[in-house]
Amino acid sequence: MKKRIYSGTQPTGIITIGNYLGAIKNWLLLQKDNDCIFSIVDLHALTIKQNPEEFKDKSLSFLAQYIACGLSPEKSILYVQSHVLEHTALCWLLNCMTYIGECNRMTQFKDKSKKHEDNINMGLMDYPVLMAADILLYKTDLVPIGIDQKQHLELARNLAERFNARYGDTFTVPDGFIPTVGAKIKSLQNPESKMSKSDSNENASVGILDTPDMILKKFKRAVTDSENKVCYDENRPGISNLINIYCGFTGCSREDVEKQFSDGGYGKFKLAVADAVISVLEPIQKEYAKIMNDKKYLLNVIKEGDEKARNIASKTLREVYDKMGIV
Ligand code: ATP
Ligand code: LTN
Repeated sequence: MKKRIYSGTQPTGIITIGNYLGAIKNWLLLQKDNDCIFSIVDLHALTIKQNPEEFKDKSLSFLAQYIACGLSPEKSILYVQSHVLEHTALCWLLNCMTYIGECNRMTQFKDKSKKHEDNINMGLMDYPVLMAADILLYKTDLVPIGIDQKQHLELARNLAERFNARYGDTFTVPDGFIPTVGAKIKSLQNPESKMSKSDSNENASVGILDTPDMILKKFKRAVTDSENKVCYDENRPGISNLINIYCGFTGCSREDVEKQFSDGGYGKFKLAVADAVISVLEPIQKEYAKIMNDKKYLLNVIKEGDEKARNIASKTLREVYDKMGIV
């Protein structure tokens, strides 16, 4: 039986190899045999200040990145969150049954509040409720995400159960789909913390559109310890992160990597990681350049995706209004 799959990324910066291994690789896998919807969640991105001139072009660039990675507008619905107004409508209804304590204890809210002290806005706290609305509108079975989003998914599950208990069976309770390797790729400069698209240190993350030279340079500079032994160990986060990246891009197991690189130091291994990443990203970059030249095609994909998404979302919202007694 086909399952309904839903996921999205925020159109900020460029998709990183963290996003790729944590989420998009699984989107590609699930796309083969399921009913998939992938969104560009621009409303979520606005919880952080964005420059309108730059933001304007982000959604098209993200759509091109999705397609270049292998997501297909023929197989899946690819669309922009803000174009389907049902998301914000359902978000409001869910807000009225979400407790403040459920949102202000979220790890991401706390982290982002610390990072953007001058802009701790309501949207930042409400972020997981909007994400729940995204997921529940499409009666989603499975949500492929990195581990950082697990807590938010838990809220979506709770809200679905709460709504169903109060108003009768309406929403599907979604499950997460989190990879075993690559669920949390770490920053190359600070391997204690997550690699993030919006990191201001450009050596910390590798974008899928980085040139081979940049990729090589970033891996050569990646922070490791002084043991110089290619061996997976939670207490040595730098080298363990590089091993995870290598495994994610080659399909090798950690044991294979340790065996294969047992006689070389970090220098040789870093070059191998860069090579593995470059060889997967090169064809994606070629495809991206081609698609970005065809704006008409991209706009058409969005228009069709928006319509298909709106069709599903509007039915669910009508059902929700009905159950809640909204005339
Ligand atoms: P931002 O820096 O703008 O907050 P981000 O890099 O954290 O962005 P998101 O758009 O929030 O990326 O996430 C898109 C998807 O990628 C989500 O499923 C998320 O769990 C996953 N993801 C994000 N960062 C990582 C990472 N470092 N490792 C694995 N998966 C990740
Ligand atoms: N919060 C997610 C992006 C996101 C999402 C979703 C993911 C918004 N809505 C619905 C899966 C399902 C993030 O990656 N930061």
